[in-house]
Amino acid sequence: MTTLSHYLMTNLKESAHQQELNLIISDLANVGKKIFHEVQRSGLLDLHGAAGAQNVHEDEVQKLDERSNELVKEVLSSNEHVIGLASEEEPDVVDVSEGKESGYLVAFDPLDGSSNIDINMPIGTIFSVLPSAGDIANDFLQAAEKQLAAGYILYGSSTVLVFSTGKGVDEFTLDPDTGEFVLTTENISIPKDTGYISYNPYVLPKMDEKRAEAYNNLTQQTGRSMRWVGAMVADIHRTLLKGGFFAYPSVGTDGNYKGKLRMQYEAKPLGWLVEQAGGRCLLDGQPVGTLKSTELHQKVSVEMGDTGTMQLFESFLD
Ligand code: FBP
Repeated sequence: MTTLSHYLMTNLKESAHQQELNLIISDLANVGKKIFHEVQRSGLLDLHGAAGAQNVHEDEVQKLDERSNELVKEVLSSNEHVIGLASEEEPDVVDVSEGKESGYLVAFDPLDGSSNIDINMPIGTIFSVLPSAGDIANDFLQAAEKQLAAGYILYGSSTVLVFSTGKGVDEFTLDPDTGEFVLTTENISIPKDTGYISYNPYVLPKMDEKRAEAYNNLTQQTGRSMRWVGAMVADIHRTLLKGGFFAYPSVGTDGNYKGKLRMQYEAKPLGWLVEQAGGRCLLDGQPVGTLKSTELHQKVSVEMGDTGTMQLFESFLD
């Protein structure tokens, strides 16, 4: 059984960022364990329900969102290599560079799938690690291919850590007895032309007609069943392991359409991860790799999955 710490020591050897990434990913794993404990006890610790505040997206912040955000900030701000943080729950970049030399940035969604918290459904923490030359706010807007690491911790029937450092995607499962993350699936490769179709049907009447037709065709033509967990991290985990299509399109009225999911700490890290596992991802209809961001809390439309299903979907757009 390969533990995460052993894996990081051996697998990052060639990386120019070995030591720094090793410490940052270890810290993310440790904060994942802390959040896992809070999630497990959330009903006992009065951590269900709203915290009574709204975030920059005007979402009702949940108590566990707030608690998880505090835990991630606490652990990463004391990491000697992390100089800047960006979070779904923070209106601005959090500068933690004081007294630090080297520069790495971490963008994160402390708890994705907030509407699932009180009903004991899967939720997760998403992260993206970027290099920085010191221009923190601007460096968060780098394209997906500049990420040094990205992944998530999924709090489901078991707790798993899934990430990439640019050489494929690996999955670790938290052993509740030892408290260690142990390597359980190496080099995940998305199965092609199979799997579920995953989008929330309520968006169809609110999106561009031609694109809605392509979504409908995909469901009808493949005859595949649909799944929508309501937590992107869980829907993407299933897509990585089983193949399929995940989407949250731009919605709106009178030709004025906007995405819901956030570029820096949802779409960019998970889109890159899907491509690292052999899949394909379009953000605002463009390939994820080179798409540069314009603002910290930018929202984009998201369509990703195995290359076969994506090819079929894109053929319906022609
Ligand atoms: P947060 O929970 O982090 O705000 O994330 C947004 C999200 O919950 C995604 O995880 C999920 O895919 C989507 O919104 C669900 O949206 P909807 O409630 O419109 O189906």
